[in-house]
This record gives sequence, C-alpha cells and structure tokens, in this order.
Amino acid sequence: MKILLIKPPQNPNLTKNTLYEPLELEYLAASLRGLTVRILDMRIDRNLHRNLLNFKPDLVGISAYTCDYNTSVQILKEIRLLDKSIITVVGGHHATFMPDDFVLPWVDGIFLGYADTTFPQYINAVGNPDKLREIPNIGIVNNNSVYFTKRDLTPPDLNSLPIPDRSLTYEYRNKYHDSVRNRLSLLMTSRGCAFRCNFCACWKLMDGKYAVRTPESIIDELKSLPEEIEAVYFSDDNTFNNIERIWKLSALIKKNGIKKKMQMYARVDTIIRNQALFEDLAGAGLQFLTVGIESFRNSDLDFYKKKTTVEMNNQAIRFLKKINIYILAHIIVRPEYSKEDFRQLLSYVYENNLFRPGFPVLTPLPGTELYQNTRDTFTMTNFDFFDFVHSILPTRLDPKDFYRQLTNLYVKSYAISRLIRHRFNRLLSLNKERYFTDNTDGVTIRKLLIVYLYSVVTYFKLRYFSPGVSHHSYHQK
Ligand code: B12
Ligand code: SF4
Repeated sequence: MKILLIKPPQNPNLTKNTLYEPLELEYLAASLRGLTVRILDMRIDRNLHRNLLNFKPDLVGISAYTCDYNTSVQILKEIRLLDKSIITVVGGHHATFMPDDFVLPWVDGIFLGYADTTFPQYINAVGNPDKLREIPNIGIVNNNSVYFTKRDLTPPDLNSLPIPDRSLTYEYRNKYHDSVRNRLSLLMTSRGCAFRCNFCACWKLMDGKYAVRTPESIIDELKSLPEEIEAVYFSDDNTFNNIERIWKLSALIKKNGIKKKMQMYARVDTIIRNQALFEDLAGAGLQFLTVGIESFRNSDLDFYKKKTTVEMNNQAIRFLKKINIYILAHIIVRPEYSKEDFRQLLSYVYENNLFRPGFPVLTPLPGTELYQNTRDTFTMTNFDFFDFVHSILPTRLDPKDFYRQLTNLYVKSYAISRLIRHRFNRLLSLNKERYFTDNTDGVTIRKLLIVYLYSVVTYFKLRYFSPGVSHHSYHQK
C-alpha cells in the first residue's frame, strides 16, 4: 500500500519568517514500517496534482490545525475529484476537537488525538469494517454520517515509538529554519501538561495526562539528526514537568558532546524554582526560551488560570537576562483591551527589557475552556482567522483601532531607535535599574532590519483586513 502524508500550505495570514518540519507526519511515517510512504510539504511544494499522479497513493492523510481547516478540506476535495479510489483521512488538532467538521463526502477517516498507534492499525484494517470499528479514537465516515469508535486516552509509551522518519523530508530540509535562519529540527520529549490554562487545548489532547521519554532515548534522537541541523526546538507542551529528567538530559548532552543550539518552552514558575537547572542547560546549549508571560497584570493571569503572577514573570525575566538566555516572550492581547491597556502592555515590555515579544491575540481554540465559554459571542467563525493575529471575539475598541494598537505594539517593540536608545542609556543613564541588562534577546540592528520588513508586510495585511473574506470556506456551521 502506498501512503501520501500531506502538510497543507501555510495559512496566508501567518508571517513566513519560520518554517518547521512536519514532525507529526514524520512520526506517523515512522509508525508505518515496511510500507511505501511519502511526505508532501505543501508549504514548499504546492503541486498536489503532479504529486498524486506521480506517486499514485492508495491512501492520503492530511494534518490540520484549525487555521488550516478550509485549506485542508479543499485539498481533500481535490483528491476525491481527481481519483475516487484514494482513501482520504485527516488528523491533528482540529480533527481531534471538531471531528464533525470533517464529516464530508470527500473524507473517509478522522483521527482524534495522537495517532502513532491508531494510524498503523487503521492501515492494516482498511477494507475490513469490523476491524476498523475496533480501533480506538477514530471516526469512520460513510455517506455523510460518522461512526466514532471508543475513546482511549491512555498515554502511549513514548520510549517505544520509533524515531520520526526525517529521511522523508530530506528534500525540504534546507527550507526548514527558525526566525534567525538556523537550520532546525523539532524534537518532542514529552506529551501533555499538568496545568489547565483556559486558552490552551494541549492538556486536553491527553485528557490532562503527562508522558515522558527517557533522557537516553532523547539523546538517541539528537544523535540521529542530520549533520547540518544547527538548532533543536523542543516542541513539548511542558518539557519540565519532571525536573530530574532534564538534569539528566543536560548532563548527557554534555557527556555526548552534542553541540546544538537549543530552544525550549518553560513556565516562569519552573524557571524561578529551578535556576541552577537553567544555568546548567545554558552550558548544554540552551539559547532561546519561549516564556508564557501572558500578561502584565494578575487579573488576566487569574482569568487564564495560568497559576503564575506578574512578580514571578519579572523574577524569571531578570534571571534569564542575567544568565544570557534569550527570551521569546509571549504576551496575550485580550480583545477587551482599551488604549490604556495597550499603553500599559508596551510599558511592561520596555520596563522589562523584552526585545523579542510576540503578542498573540486571545483566541478561543476548539477544545479549550475559553471556546466553550465564548462560542456564542464569536464575531467570526471562519477558521482561516483562528491565527492569533485576528480577534475572533468582539473587541472593545473599534476593530480598526484595535489592529492599529496591535501593530503599534510590534512597531514600537522592534523599533531600531529603541535598541539604539537602550544601548545609549546603558552607557550613560544613571537609572541602572531601568536599563538592567545588555541581553537584548539576540536582537541586533541587522536582524531588526529584517523584522522591520516583516512588520511592514503585517501592517499592510492588517490595515486592509476585512473580516469574513476567505478563499474557500467549507465550514458549515
Ligand atoms: C511546534 C509547534 C508549532 C511550530 C510549527 C510546527 C509544525 N510542524 O508546523 C510553530 C512554532 C511554527 C507553530 C506555529 C503555529 N502554531 Co503551533 N504548535 C506547536 C506545538 C508546540 C507542537 C506541535 C508538534 O510538533 N507536535 C508533535 C506531533 C507529534 O504531535 P501532533 O501535531 O499533535 O500530531 C499527532 C496527532 O495530532 C495526530 N495527527 C496529526 N496530524 C495527523 C494527520 C493524520 C493523517 C493522522 C492520521 C494523524 C495526525 O498524530 C500525530 C502523531 O501522534 C503545538 C502544541 C501541541 N501539543 O501540539 C502547537 C500548536 C499545534 N500550535 C498551534 C497554533 C495555533 C499555531 C499557530 C496558528 C500560531 C501562530 N499564529 O503562529 C501557528 C500555525 C502554523 C501552521 N499552520 O503551520 C495550536 C493549534 C491548535 C489548533 N486547534 O489549531 C497548538 C496546539 C498550540 C496551542 N496553542 O494550543 N506551532
Ligand atoms: S499554556 Fe502551557 S502551561 Fe498552560 S496548559 Fe497549555 S501547555 Fe500547559
């Protein structure tokens, strides 16, 4: 049996300054030992028809985040129109939390949750309806109706999963890079999260459970990465739930002489409680840390159920600046923000010397508590705009003003004049407390010039944005 796995084209609303490998498809491909599998990354190669005609797959599987929903449905339809005999299946976050959205004439199977074990079972059972019904966590689609099999959210034994098959993305390898153009691999060391933030569905994917790989198995994968990979992005929900494991990993990375720039995600409470560990990791190659700062005020943090405080945020920032780790600060913009809130947010960025902030707009992703509580108030239901750039929820400010304020946050945070002023004040200002660090999160004037170019593009996108406009909307609600 020949299987084609597709990563859909990038949602045009998203900036294109990074491109990460489709780890989900590399995991699935690895689970299908002995079969002929190809990966088509349509963010790079848009020629669907040529690939279908050349490869002639028996089954096509596509992965879809919510913002890829419309595009993936369009692709599934094109496949069905081209060749009715091809079996089509879909998986990923949108399929997991909104499976009914894929009950369509051009879809045969829907996968809910992690599919490393269910996908090979499905392939083995194709053509045998009774066997298909025994596989957990799938939807079997027939004549516009669906049969959902039993839910089983037992976490998989991550150590027994094969290493993702990166040979299938070899031809795209030199196109995958992070925002500073490092050639990069994703690596997953755990799944799930013990926290319960209201805007996040990651913990729901495994019903709140948490599973980890051993440091030894992570080292095996690190060693297997292609030679040219310079950076590794840990794509876990929460890498640090088990601190001992990471101490051991850090020691093993050093012992094995692995020299990769590492990018991880960490909560601020983890950082301040485990400062020695982060210093150790810096010695093992940790360079960038994505930190969910989320807000400049405690009432927002409480609303998000983040279980952190502004004081913790500030402490973590100061510590990371001191040990020279670059902070990718995520600060959520609430649709309710007034001009004064935007002003306070920007002051927070200035005061804390955050030079690489991201400002995702609070988005009610399917599967989240936020989605449940706000779904009746959505101003847009087209999934193209669930991209963290547009507001799905009603904004307090007039939308034009809201997007102007949002753009302003980026323009001011990434202003070249800000960096020059900072350097100047570091030297000359008596207010050493205000300009407490030289660590500008790896931002330099040269890099800012590039970011500037992207900001201008984003500005024009937002300026000419008109809600509801979409290329293909197959959302039926
Ligand atoms: C790394 C990462 C990224 C990387 C890119 C990853 C990539 N390969 O494209 C970066 C940082 C660029 C990124 C960007 C974005 N991301 Co992101 N990202 C992640 C993260 C942390 C890990 C993803 C990962 O590598 N998982 C590892 C693989 C093994 O797991 P998986 O993807 O779930 O796949 C398994 C199953 O879902 C299933 N499956 C998946 N696809 C398929 C297909 C078939 C056929 C089958 C059978 C099964 C199947 O089987 C897989 C193996 O078990 C997740 C959090 C999370 N826990 O998933 C968020 C997450 C996926 N991102 C999210 C979002 C919203 C975004 C952005 C829109 C944010 C933004 N505006 O920048 C963009 C969208 C990018 C895009 N469309 O390409 C959301 C998606 C939620 C949703 N409902 O859509 C998540 C869940 C985080 C969150 N906030 O909740 N992201
Ligand atoms: S936002 Fe982070 S800490 Fe909160 S539940 Fe999601 S993964 Fe866990």
